Amino acid sequence: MIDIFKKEIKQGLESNPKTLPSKYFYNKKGDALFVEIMNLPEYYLTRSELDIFQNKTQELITALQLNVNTHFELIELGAGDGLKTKKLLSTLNKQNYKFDYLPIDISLNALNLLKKDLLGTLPDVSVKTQQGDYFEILASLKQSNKPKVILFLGSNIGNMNDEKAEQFIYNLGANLKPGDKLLLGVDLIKSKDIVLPAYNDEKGITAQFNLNLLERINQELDGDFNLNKFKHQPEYNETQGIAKSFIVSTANQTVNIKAIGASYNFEAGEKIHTEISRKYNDALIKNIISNTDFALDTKILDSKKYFADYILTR
Ligand code: AVJ
Repeated sequence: MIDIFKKEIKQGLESNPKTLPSKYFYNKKGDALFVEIMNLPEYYLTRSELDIFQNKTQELITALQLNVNTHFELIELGAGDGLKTKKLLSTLNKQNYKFDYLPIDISLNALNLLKKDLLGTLPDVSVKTQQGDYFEILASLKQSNKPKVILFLGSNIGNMNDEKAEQFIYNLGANLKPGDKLLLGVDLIKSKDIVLPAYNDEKGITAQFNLNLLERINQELDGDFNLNKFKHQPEYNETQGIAKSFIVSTANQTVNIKAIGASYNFEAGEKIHTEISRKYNDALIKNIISNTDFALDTKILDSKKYFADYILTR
């Protein structure tokens, strides 16, 4: 675990321009900061998708074309606190659908909290949490013959470039059967005045979230990044619909990382690219799925048309 972390950090810092992988944001502190981000007034993404799940629940259920008499599996990739999913679960339950809810997450802590919460609030719903790698778990789920609905929400796919996203969806398809569904939640391309503040909040939580990556390297790889000499910088290209986060060195400096056994020079103004948060439209989604086994059924938008849940059929 630490070895792959070390290898990827080394690789990123030795690239030109320098990069660091966004998946490493999510240690204990990063998880907590992301929860704070989801509650920020500027971070519209979570609220928009919650609007869909709470106010368009029936449309979602209809679009999934489920059969009340067939037991199915509702599998959520990266469930987190499951907040968005709850209304869907309770409505499915009220309408007598038979299903197991299988939230998958890398965080065992998040899964245990979710399980406990659902046991209290929705005791009739069968919940089977699974901790680990999405594809390993999906491969193990292949054995069951139950129809499957995969939830991949929150625009989590936006952290991948389009090529990676296509690969990811292709791999999902390889683990599913014809007729299975994918509910894919994505942020839509919109104007800079809405997107940029979501990644540059007034309270500076997103800045802490981004810079936490350097703190993590200090802690886990014995680095000496001086957090006062780096700053958070988001950018958004409205034509492409791509938001990017950078960490910018505010001085000429050298950083030593003992566990790697290397030093890295930074020039004042030099950027480390840490995250891509892609935004989408119909054409982009169609293009991404065109070489996968999925076809586009419908999309459901929130009331402000900021966010979309696409329903795809394998
Ligand atoms: C969890 C990947 C959807 O890109 O909007 C929030 C992560 N980064 N603020 C996003 C994030 C900075 C988020 N996703």
